[in-house]
Amino acid sequence: MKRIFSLSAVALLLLATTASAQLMGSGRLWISGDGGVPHMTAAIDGDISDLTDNGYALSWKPSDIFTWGDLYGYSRDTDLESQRIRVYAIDVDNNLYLADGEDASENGTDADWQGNYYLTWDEDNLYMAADNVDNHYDVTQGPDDADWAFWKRDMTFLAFDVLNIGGVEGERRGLPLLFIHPLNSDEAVYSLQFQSNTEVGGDALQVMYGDDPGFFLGAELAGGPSDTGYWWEVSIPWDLLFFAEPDARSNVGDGYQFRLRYIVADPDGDDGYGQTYWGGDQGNLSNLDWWPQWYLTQELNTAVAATTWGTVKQLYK
Ligand SMILES: [Ca+2]
Ligand SMILES: [Ca+2]
Ligand SMILES: [Ca+2]
Ligand SMILES: [Ca+2]
Repeated sequence: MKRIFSLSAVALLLLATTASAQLMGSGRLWISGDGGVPHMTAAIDGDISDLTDNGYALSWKPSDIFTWGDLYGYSRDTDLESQRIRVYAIDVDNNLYLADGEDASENGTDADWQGNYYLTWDEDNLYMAADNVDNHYDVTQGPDDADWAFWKRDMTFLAFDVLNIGGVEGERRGLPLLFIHPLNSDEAVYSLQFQSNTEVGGDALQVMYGDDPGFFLGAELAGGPSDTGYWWEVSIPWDLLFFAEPDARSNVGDGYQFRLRYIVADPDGDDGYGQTYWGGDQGNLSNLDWWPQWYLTQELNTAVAATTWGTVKQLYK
């Protein structure tokens, strides 16, 4: 079992020096590109190539987490249990789950899950696609299953700070949380789920797409299984993301900055849930100061390929 140690100042300096071009705006250690999302209107048409060809590419997988953890230290204990693997490293968390029926040699490895996400924007929407490796497609509940338990299904949980001011999640009102499943939006009541606390300490707002499509203000979702896992593409209206902050909606445009953190569930057929995080770990997920910062750029970013994960991995070899 690995010894726990916090990232030392030396390690932080080393990482910042090695990967300075890849640090995101928060000053935290996001080994994930510079966060510049290019301007492009995507079509939610079942073909994700518009986004994969042109979008900002974000990816992570278990072997990355082990590699970075071994290089820079783990933010928490690594706990290699038979039923669950917990590895926390820097701004990512490998907490994948060994499901009944899953080959134990695959669990927590790159065969279990790999995330590949692509982002663009225009004046109306943030666009995102996923092309994820997964050894078990987990959208197995009935289409009318209105159970809010998003962790029972393959799902990407996006948490936004549209004001980009950080702080503590429980003390901020109106944070938009979006849960995306690899389905077409009309295939299940839970295809898209939206959640927020609209008042500090107040009741959570929870809306499933199938219960109130109009709430989603025109959001579109297409998705399903693939040969290697699953895919989806979505348009997320800025009006939806700014539902609690309408006065700030006009900030969207070239140079606009926001924070966005990912949690991805991967239960692999069980009701228990595995998960992996990008932009946080189990110990700091509600601290918005740690959430990665993004910004919008007016131009298609031809430098995307040079600033993404792949290049960073080359640097660290
Ligand atoms: Ca498309
Ligand atoms: Ca698994
Ligand atoms: Ca899996
Ligand atoms: Ca799965």
